[in-house]
Order: sequence, then structure tokens, then C-alpha cells
Amino acid sequence: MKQFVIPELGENIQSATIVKVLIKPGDVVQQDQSVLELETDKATIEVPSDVSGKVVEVKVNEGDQVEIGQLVFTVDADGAAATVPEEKKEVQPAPVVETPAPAETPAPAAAPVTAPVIEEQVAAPVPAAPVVNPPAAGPKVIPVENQPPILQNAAPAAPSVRRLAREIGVDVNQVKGTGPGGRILLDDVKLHSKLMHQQRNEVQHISAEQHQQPLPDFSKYGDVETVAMSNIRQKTAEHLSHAWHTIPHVTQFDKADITQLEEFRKSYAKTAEKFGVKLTVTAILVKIISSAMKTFPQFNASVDMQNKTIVYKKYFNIGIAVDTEFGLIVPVIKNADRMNIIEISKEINALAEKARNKKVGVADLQGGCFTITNLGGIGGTSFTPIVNSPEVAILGVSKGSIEPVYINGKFEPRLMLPLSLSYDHRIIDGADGIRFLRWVIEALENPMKLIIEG
Ligand code: CAO
Repeated sequence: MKQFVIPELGENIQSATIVKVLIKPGDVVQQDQSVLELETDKATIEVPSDVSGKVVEVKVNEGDQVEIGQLVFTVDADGAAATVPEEKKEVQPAPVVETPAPAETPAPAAAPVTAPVIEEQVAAPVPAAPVVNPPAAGPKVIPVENQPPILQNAAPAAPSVRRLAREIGVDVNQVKGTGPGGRILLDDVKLHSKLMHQQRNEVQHISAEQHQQPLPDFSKYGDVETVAMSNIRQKTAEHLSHAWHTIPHVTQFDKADITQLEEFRKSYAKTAEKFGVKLTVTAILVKIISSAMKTFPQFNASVDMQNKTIVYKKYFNIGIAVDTEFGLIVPVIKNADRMNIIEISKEINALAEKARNKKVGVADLQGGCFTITNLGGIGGTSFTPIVNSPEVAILGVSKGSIEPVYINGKFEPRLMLPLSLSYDHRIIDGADGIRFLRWVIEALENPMKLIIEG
């Protein structure tokens, strides 16, 4: 008889909620077959089995809150079809990750502030990939689509160091090794854990502050319904609160005259169709922003206040806020600077579709340097987006509309696109903010700029 227990699910994840149980007594399970759907505070993931055999007893139900290491089911390993094909032992399925997504933010001021959340936040780190460490067979990593499994770059560490990391909930792959050749030492793991706790306390402190004021009893005034926040919503709220509290935001507004660009977009529509895409202003902006970040490297940076350093990134990954029925998701276009606008359009379409079909993987949501949030397809004249920490700037796009513009002594109807650039004033000064935005606007108004300077 063998047992399947809840495996490790990633750094800082101690428990999860069972969304679906995919097996029942009498079923024959194979190793690597998905047996559970779990919702953690980071994502919804499918968990593969590390045992094979005939299911004898299932100890959990949908909706249960389960802990790492908790018994889920037992199998009779001698049961039918318990053998695992060789190739299956090596390749594990990519997890299906559902909408680990951010969402609209409660406006901190009168303005409708919205902002995306994602990865690498100091506050709520999303694990590099859902990691499943079956208790018996040592650490295993489920590869995420388009991303090599972490084990390919396994951190150099002795088994005792790995064991300590596992026991105290540290992802050893995230630890910076200070031993010979970058080897990870016990002290490195302890220091990493200490820093994680400090960061968590900081966030809890912020969250606690926000929850200090109890709500009044609304039922005194009429009918109410109270609904529990999902884990993802809680983390989203924490992340946005963290970004709002730690980043001194400034939002700079301006408008681009896109009359000419719109004519070009329309005239090029048929050609774009041949490539199977629709040429949109969002795709053009992705290209422009990735070029602007080369001219203004402080917009492609992150602030590390703990070490008093600024991290400048040499890659250009742009997150696009996508509105889905499950909430806001921000997939990331990797190396946008190396793509042409047709390729960027294809990538936006593919990622937006994946996001809307709940098929987006954690890797699709990570590694962003700058976010674009285009609400103009819906409407609005301006808004103040929240910087997607640890990024330092975000561009909000509102609805382009025809306006009278005074040119050469008379008013002319021009298509004007309102832009809102929010940035982190710790490392971006006001003058740099408007220089960046003007650069973007000039590139929209005169695409030759991209060819010459981009
Ligand atoms: N001004 C005027 N019209 C705009 C526009 C703008 N800023 N942006 C898009 N449009 C138009 C497009 O031209 C298109 O019109 P046609 O159908 O007539 O050609 C229509 O709106 C729909 O565009 P689209 O959504 O298909 O394409 P897109 O590349 O412009 O946008 C995406 C893609 C993913 C950004 C968008 O679908 C989306 O999800 N937007 C919402 C993002 C969001 O929720 N942000 C909030 C984040 S903070 O909470």
C-alpha cells in the first residue's frame, strides 16, 4: 500500500484548498497523472501523483483546506496498470495555472485607480513555478510551458542544506550562495529565511494597519451579503496595498496626436490580417515603450531599499494588463525589443486568449519590467494606475477621441490619445517622467523616431 500526500507547493505555501478531486476509489492512477486541483494563495494548480496503483481510499473532499504532507489517498501498488511507462517517469506535465491574478484595486483616492499585480513582489512572491517535492523521491520540478525546469539550473547545495531549506519553507533555488563557486551554505539559507520573514512582517504590518478599523454593521441599514475573499484576491489586495504604501507615486498626464498613426493603422490593416493579426495601438505602444526604456534605463529598474541599491535590467519585458471575467491578469511579453510589431500583436493575442481561457502559466506572468494598461477600448479620459511593484513605472492609456487642436492659427480635428504615466518617485524625478512620456508621444506621432532612435 502506498500513500499520496500533499507535496510541497512552493515557497511560503503551507496549505491550500481542494478545488477538485480528480480520482476516486477503484481508479487506477499512474505516476504524473493529475489527481487534485488545488487553490493556493498564488494560483490554482493541478497536482500530479507520485504514486501508481489502484486507489483504495480517498481521505479528502472538495473544499477541504489541506496542509503540506497531509494524506490524500492510498493506492494498492500491485493494482492493475500500476507500471509507469519509462518516458512518463522523466517528463512531468506542465501545471495548468489559473488566473493567479490581480484585479481592480479599491481606489485609494477619488480617482479610479487600478493596477495589476504579479510576481516577484517583495510582498507576495509568486514562486518561479509550482514546485512539487514528493516526499520519497526527492525534489521534482514541474516545468512550466516555455520555461526550462528549475532543476536544469539546480542550485549547488549539499543534501543537508536542501533538507534545512525544505524544512523551513525556503526555495533553495532562490537562495544566493556565498560558498566556493556559488555553493549554497546553511548560513545562506538561514539568512534568506530571515529576510523573507522581515518582508512578510512588513506586509503584515501594512495589512494589519488597513484592517484596524472594523466595519460598521451595514445590516442595520438594509440587506447585505458577505462573501469570503478568495486567496488570490487577498494576495492581490496585499500586493496592491504594498505597492501603494511603499512606492511614492506620481502620475504624469499628456496626450499624443495619433491622427497619422491611425491612418497608417487603417491602411496597414489588410497586410496585418495576412499575418493573422489586428494591428492595435497596444502593440505599437509595447514596441515604443521597450525602445524608450533603452533611452531611459531608470524606467527599467527596481529599487532595493534593503541593500540600498538599484537593479537595472538589461532585458525588456513588457506586461500587458488583460481584462478577463476572472479579474485582471498581466501576462508578460518577453524581449519585446527584439520583436517587430506584428510579432508583438501575435503575442498579445495569444497571451490575452490564454489569460481569458484560464490557461496562462506562471511563467507567462513573470519577469515583467514595465506594464501597459490600456482601458481606452472601454472608455475614460484619464486614470492613475498603480505601479506594478517591483517595477517602477506603468503607462495607462485612456480612450482616444477627436478633439479640436489649435494648429497654425486654426482649430483642426485631431485624434488625441490620453496617456497617464505613473512612476516611482524614489528613483524617477519629475523631469525624467515627462521626458520619458514626451519620448513615447513623439514616437507615436512620428514613427520615424523609432527607426532612428529606437
Ligand atoms: N482608444 C480608443 N480605442 C481603443 C483604444 C484606445 N486607447 N484601445 C483600443 N481601442 C479600440 C481598438 O482599436 C478596437 O477597436 P476596433 O474593434 O474598432 O478596431 C477595440 O478598442 C478593442 O481593442 P482590443 O481590446 O481588441 O485590442 P487592444 O490591443 O487595444 O487591447 C488588451 C488589448 C488586452 C489591452 C485589451 O483587450 C484589454 O484587456 N484591455 C483592458 C485592460 C485593463 O483591464 N486594464 C486595467 C488594468 S488596472 O486594473
